[in-house]
Amino acid sequence: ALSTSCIRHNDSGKIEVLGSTYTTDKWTNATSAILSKTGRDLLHQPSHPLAILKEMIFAEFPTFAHYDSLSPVVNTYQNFDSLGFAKDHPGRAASDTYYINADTLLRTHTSAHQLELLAAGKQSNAEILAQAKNAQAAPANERFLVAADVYRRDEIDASHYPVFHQMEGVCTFSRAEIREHLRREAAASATAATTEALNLDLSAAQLLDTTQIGDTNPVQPEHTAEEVAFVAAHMKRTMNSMVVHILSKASAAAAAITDSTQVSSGAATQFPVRWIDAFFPFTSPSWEMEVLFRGDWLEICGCGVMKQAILDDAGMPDRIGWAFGFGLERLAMLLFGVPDIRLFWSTDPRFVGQFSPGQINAFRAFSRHPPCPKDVSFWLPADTEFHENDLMDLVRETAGDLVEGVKLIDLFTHPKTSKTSRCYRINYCSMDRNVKHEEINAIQDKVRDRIVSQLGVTLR
Ligand code: FA5
Ligand code: MG
Repeated sequence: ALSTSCIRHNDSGKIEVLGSTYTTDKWTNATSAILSKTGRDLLHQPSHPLAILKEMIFAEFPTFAHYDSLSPVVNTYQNFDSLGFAKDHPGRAASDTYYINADTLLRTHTSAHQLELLAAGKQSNAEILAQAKNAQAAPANERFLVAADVYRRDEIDASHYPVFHQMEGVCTFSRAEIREHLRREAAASATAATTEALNLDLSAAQLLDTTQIGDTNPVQPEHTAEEVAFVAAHMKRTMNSMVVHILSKASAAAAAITDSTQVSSGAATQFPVRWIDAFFPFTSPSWEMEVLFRGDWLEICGCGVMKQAILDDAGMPDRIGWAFGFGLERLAMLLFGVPDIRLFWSTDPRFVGQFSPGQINAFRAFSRHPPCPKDVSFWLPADTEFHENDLMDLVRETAGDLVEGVKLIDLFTHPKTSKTSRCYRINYCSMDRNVKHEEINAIQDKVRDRIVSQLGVTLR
């Protein structure tokens, strides 16, 4: 379902991203506002909170290879096919993804690099292996982390932004290694040797915790229930201790959780964490991890037992693995107490000046300017397909980070003409400066003009 109203900001037939030139086609929908973010490189600004968090997570995984410089421009095979996305999977739609052209896109997740990194070791692909930091790590293709910027056409609010960062973790085991661990566990002999080697501390109860694995969240036919119980327990244990360890360094986060009532199972922790059944084309079983934050459960990552086909394709059919993908902004908001995801993109010295490399400190809010809401209503012709994300991009292209949120506030279908009308409230608000009403009005006029010219609708 290709949107008919894709934003075409570049009519020259060429697009430049990070120094490379690409030919555009009817799939091209990456806006210049988005493309300008590819060069910000926040993960390499040592005193940026996202870079500080990245380094902290890397330090939690000393035996994993670390990647943080892989280009955001990938092909559809990397982002989708290699992970088993069906040809008609909705995630591929131009309404959800920023395409450079039909074959090339801005990665929507760090999972896009799973197969190439697994396969890198097998083929001795020196170029990819050379990009790994952390030289003392075990074979770079068997356990690795990837931190990177990812791009999605998405709604606009305080916790969603069209560019964000993820940390992918992949950990594989040989089947023999798992068998050996299970044998020792069964014999109730000391688990110390194995657990030490794997750097974990698994209780028998955790190993046997196979709740949430079943018909709707199945074990793959290639795996035994015992193998999956081991891999899933190792994964949850690893993720839980990473999150607890990192969040416990934050006074801001500590304050935020004092009113929580629930206690996580597993590791003794004051950070309530829970696991929700999930679905991803590239893992089974799959979960999402949520953390209780200010009374609400906040989804911070997706994870699961890797689809065996990926390991087979990488030339390692004898290994079984788990994978996770954390949203770094979500964790950084907890860790530093940053209330709005837009702040991570601020160049205001009152934001960037608050942080230093290797240090966790609570963000001190600086004066925020009053929000300025503006409504716009329009009629959609009866036969027009409307994609909300086209509107989101159009507003962002026009207003930049002055837009805080866009919300549908009214929807009406005329009983006779069956024409639909929609009313959106655009909330303008600057993070860092005083904005005059005239400036907002001029932007709103431009937004209204573009809604007509680009979305083919009629203003009410
Ligand atoms: C994924 O992206 C999967 N690749 C994660 C994964 C990896 C699953 C490996 C299994 C194995 P999801 O779309 O749920 O899943 O995104 C993962 C995390 O990114 C979310 O939990 C959330 O923390 C963060 N996230 C998602 N969308 C946004 C957004 N628009 N803004 C900020 N953070 C986001
Ligand atoms: Mg999700």
